[in-house]
Amino acid sequence: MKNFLQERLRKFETALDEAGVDGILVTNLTNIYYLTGFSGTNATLFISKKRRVFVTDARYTLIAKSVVTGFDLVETRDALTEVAKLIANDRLETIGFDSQVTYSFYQQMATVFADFELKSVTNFVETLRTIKDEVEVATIRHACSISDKAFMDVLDFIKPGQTTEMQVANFLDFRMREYGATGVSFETIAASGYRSAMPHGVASEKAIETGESLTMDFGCYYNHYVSDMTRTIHIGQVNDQEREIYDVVLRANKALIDKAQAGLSYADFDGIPRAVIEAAGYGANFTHGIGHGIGLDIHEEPFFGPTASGVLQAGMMVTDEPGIYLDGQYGVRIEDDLLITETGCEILTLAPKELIVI
Ligand SMILES: [Mn+2]
Repeated sequence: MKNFLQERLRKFETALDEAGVDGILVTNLTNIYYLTGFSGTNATLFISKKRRVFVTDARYTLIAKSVVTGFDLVETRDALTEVAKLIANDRLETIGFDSQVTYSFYQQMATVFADFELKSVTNFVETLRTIKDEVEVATIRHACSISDKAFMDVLDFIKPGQTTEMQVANFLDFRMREYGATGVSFETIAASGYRSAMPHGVASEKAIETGESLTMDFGCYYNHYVSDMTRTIHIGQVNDQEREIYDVVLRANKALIDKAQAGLSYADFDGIPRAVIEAAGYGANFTHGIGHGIGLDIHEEPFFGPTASGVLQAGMMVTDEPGIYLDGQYGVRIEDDLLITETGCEILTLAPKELIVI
């Protein structure tokens, strides 16, 4: 793990010049975990080419000493003042900060760092995070395997006419924990029948009835990293239109898997599966982007949609989640997590996706 952290810090320091800053104050706790392995609730980093400073309070000093390497550790409740003192003679001009800080925090920075130029850096660490290293890939792979197993188990749990969406969601949540997850990566979606036409319909007390579809979108945290998977199943029977729509969504999902590889533009990443759905006449019923990056956050860079710009790189971990939603009737979505490689992609969510009728 330590070598991977040193590599992340090396990339961080290399990217400083391009961002036009001499150092960066990192305050986002997820970014701090990514760079140091520290997962407490209070920490601030300052990283320049001259020094690396890790600031936390007395509650976390012991854990920081054991986890954080390569930083000067400072124990204080007033991180900004201590950092300003430390760097006073470092001949730095421009200091970057996370663009998502609160306005009151910015005002404090403006006072404490009055001798410096402050520059907001957008997605600085988030961009580094888009390329997963070996440890991250292995961890996400395991998180996906937990979701896969919970999905297989829930198929036996559902009793048509009795089981409610909330019971399905709770079953998935607890089962993922039993398989080693530390939590759910977002509120589990279990939407049946007409409710499945809402792309993010959270579970309700509605019972799942024979003849309905059921969309389950769920994922877990395993060792700080997420999985994110969607499967739609049918209960009891399936009619011709439902079979056709399921087939279109599955073909869209697979069309992207066939073409996803390093070098593909974000526009094509969204456009290839969208074209399958449009050709079938359901373009207006696919109302969201095709996917997003996953990692330490459930939704992180890159984000895909018709207007996204960028190019896939090997090591990106992204979702492929086409859907068709018929308002008032039902909806179908199928979502996989893909690891982008130089020559293609690897599917990490391995639960079956051929039409399942229980
Ligand atoms: Mn997703």
